[in-house]
Amino acid sequence: MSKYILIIGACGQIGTELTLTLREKYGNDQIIASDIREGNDDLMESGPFEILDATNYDALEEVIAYHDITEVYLMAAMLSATAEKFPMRAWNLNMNTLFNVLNLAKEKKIEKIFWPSSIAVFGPTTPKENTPQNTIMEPSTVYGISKQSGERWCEYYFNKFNVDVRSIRYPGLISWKTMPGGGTTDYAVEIYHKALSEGSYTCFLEEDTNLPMMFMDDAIRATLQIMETPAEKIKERSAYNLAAMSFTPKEMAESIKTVIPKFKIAYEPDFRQEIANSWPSSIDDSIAQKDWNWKAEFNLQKTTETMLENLKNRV
Ligand code: AKB
Repeated sequence: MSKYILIIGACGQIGTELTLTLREKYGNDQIIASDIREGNDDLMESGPFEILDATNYDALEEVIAYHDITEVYLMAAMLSATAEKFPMRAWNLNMNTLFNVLNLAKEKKIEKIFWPSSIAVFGPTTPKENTPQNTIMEPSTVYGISKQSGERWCEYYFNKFNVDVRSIRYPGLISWKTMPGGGTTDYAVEIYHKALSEGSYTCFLEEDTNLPMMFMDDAIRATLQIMETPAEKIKERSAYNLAAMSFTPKEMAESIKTVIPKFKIAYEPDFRQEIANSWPSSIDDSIAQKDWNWKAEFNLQKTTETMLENLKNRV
């Protein structure tokens, strides 16, 4: 049976690459992209697109019925830094979209859901190094609270209503096709753009802030992999820890200097420093490795070389 997949938030940093990869894999017409605004040419020209506000249950239900959707990837969310400025808007967006999708699955209108969680579910009282899958979770950010609550609801809908929902706790994601927006880990993308355009970057985090990160190709591969795994192997129905690398802004600058020796970095920490301080430095993802064979391929140096090569060609 052919599957029809709806991506909500298809024009964002993850949504764009996810849509393009799914279209390559399953065929352009099977993958329906949706967002509240139009995306880049690659996305808009490669397959069907709907303007959709997924906080509106009726509108979402209509798109799902019209396209015979069987799977939904819910990628729309307000990220950590923006959510601190607009707490209620973040809560409404992050939670209502999730409830709408979970309820559609409960009503058997869709069969499978992917919903992203984040390392932001952890907080200042969580063990910082090699943070385990199951540990203290007392998030201190609006975004983290919404992701932590979302995880509880996913597990609840699985246990009570047998809803097949799968999730990953993404670290900071590094990509060259689409910019991130409103996150605390965004520096790790901005830095490459500025290295090429200006030869220097002023970082909004301190030089020794160690955070878990991942290159987008790894993140997309993980997403497809968890969705393709047989349901009985998915033991964690909240969200899986996922890891690739951890580094500080200073280490990132050193890596850029191997390609652009004159690159300079300065530090002017702002309100995002407190958010970063509340998150783990490194993540133990051994359960994802065991349950669905997860293995990252990109380290910092490979990420730097791939980012600079692709961004340079674009300019
Ligand atoms: C953010 O910085 O808010 C996100 C995340 C870690 O979930 N990139």
